[in-house]
Amino acid sequence: ETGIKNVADPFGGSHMMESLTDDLYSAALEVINEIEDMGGMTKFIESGMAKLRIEESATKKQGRIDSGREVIVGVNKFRLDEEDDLNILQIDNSAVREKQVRKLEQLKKNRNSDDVKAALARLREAASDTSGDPRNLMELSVEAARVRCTLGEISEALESVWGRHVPNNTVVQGAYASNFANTEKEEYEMTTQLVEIFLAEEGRRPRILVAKMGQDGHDRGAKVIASGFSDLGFDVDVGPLFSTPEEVARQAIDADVHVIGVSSQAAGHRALVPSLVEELARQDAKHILVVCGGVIPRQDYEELFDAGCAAIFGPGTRITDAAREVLRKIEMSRQ
Ligand code: B12
Repeated sequence: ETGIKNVADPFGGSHMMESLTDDLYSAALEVINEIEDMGGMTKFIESGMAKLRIEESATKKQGRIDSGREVIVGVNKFRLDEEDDLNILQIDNSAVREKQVRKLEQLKKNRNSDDVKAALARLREAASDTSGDPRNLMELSVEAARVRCTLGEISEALESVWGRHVPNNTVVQGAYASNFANTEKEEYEMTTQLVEIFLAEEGRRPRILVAKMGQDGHDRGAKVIASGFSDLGFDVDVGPLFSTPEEVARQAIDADVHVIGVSSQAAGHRALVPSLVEELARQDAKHILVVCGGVIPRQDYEELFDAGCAAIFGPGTRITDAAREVLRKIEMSRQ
């Protein structure tokens, strides 16, 4: 109605817009130059710097939110006293898995296995080709898919030549703490003091394994929690993405942690959390607490508590609050 869409750049010449664009350009250029100085994007990813920069930025943002320096309405200001339950489509993950496995079995029975072997061999061969004239891997992957190779088999063929990228599971130091310089310093320090008291009494720091299970690749929340808890004085271990409950239990036992903090955003909690608790019991490690965080609907809380989960921290959780609550739960479990 205003005709704004008829003008190519309606804000062109506006000092405010031009200076914002300049700021964005300069900030982006700084990052691009850092990447170029390291030898390009592939090297930047390989070195772990790309992930580190993203996690640093996520942790700083969480620090700004938790300290109140950045307001998000509904998250750290003007929160509802009572959140309505959401109407959620419940999926039976075990049934889905079984159905997928049956479909795969059917597919493998009905395809021509000579064609499959040949297509995968061509892919492997092309992936290891070091001549200056490599074949187009996408084209070969499409050919493989046409003869019904699965996505797993196609990526496995490439992985058998190149290996798999394993990201560094480091925590960011200091990025969370740096936001609590003024206003919320007292509350921050109160939390670190509680951790120091725990250290004095127990002879070691509270130790948490932050775990991601199943097919859930959302690691921002997990990394932010790991970095925040570390700044607050916890010893923090970070498990790899896509772990099984067995692997998480084993890692927790090996690291002798007090608590496993499961971060779940992709709705696997109802199957994976009870499995983890069972696995801990099976491996004689009932003393290790399990707490959860992430996108977990309220109506699922009771089920997880019944399964043995000690506390749940949903979206909007302040890390300082969560750290004190986890500490309290560890202390309660030791009495
Ligand atoms: C960012 C995001 C992504 C990014 C993830 C990047 C990354 N590396 O993490 C990308 C774009 C890759 C992505 C992909 C997908 N996403 Co997504 N994503 C989100 C989004 C918008 C925000 C999540 C986030 O990072 N929040 C910020 C962090 C800091 O908050 P948080 O995780 O909630 O953590 C806080 C608390 O929960 C708590 N907490 C969390 N963990 C723990 C652990 C402990 C121990 C403690 C104490 C506390 C705690 O403390 C944290 C700080 O307050 C959410 C929606 C939302 N608003 O939550 C959807 C959401 C999680 N995604 C969703 C979906 C469906 C997907 C995809 C399947 C989409 C698709 N069809 O491809 C894929 C899945 C990929 C995969 N393999 O898992 C759905 C999941 C639905 C469900 N649960 O049933 C959501 C809820 C969106 C929606 N409403 O539909 N996603």
